[in-house]
Amino acid sequence: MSDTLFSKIIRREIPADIVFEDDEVLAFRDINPQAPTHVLFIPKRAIATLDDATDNDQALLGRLMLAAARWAREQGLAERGYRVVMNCRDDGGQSVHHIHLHLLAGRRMTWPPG
Ligand code: DGP
Repeated sequence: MSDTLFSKIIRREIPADIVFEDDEVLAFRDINPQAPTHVLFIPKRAIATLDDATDNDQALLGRLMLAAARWAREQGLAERGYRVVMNCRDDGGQSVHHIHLHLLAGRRMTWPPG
């Protein structure tokens, strides 16, 4: 797959407000926040879209989700709640082809999404 902005953030070639990192996951604040807290959780091993994930990625995807939940808990966001979203390709609204879980918190979310 081609390099994306997010690979450059992982390699520290472009700056980002990083809030969490472990050996497999990086999380940083979205440059265009849609809520008072808007953080992107990404795997360091790039997968272009959720549709490109395979059974081999099962643990990594779980890790991404649990990293977001743990971070939200640590930040005191869990009690009021939050939303996690992963957009897939054009109709899903995906603009960066390196999977990322959006964590949105700090305001009441609406449903259905626009
Ligand atoms: P999506 O539309 O689901 O592919 O979300 C991509 C998000 O990535 C979007 O909310 C804006 C964010 N984004 C794009 N470029 C950058 C960047 O260079 N830095 C940061 N921090 N976020 C970015």
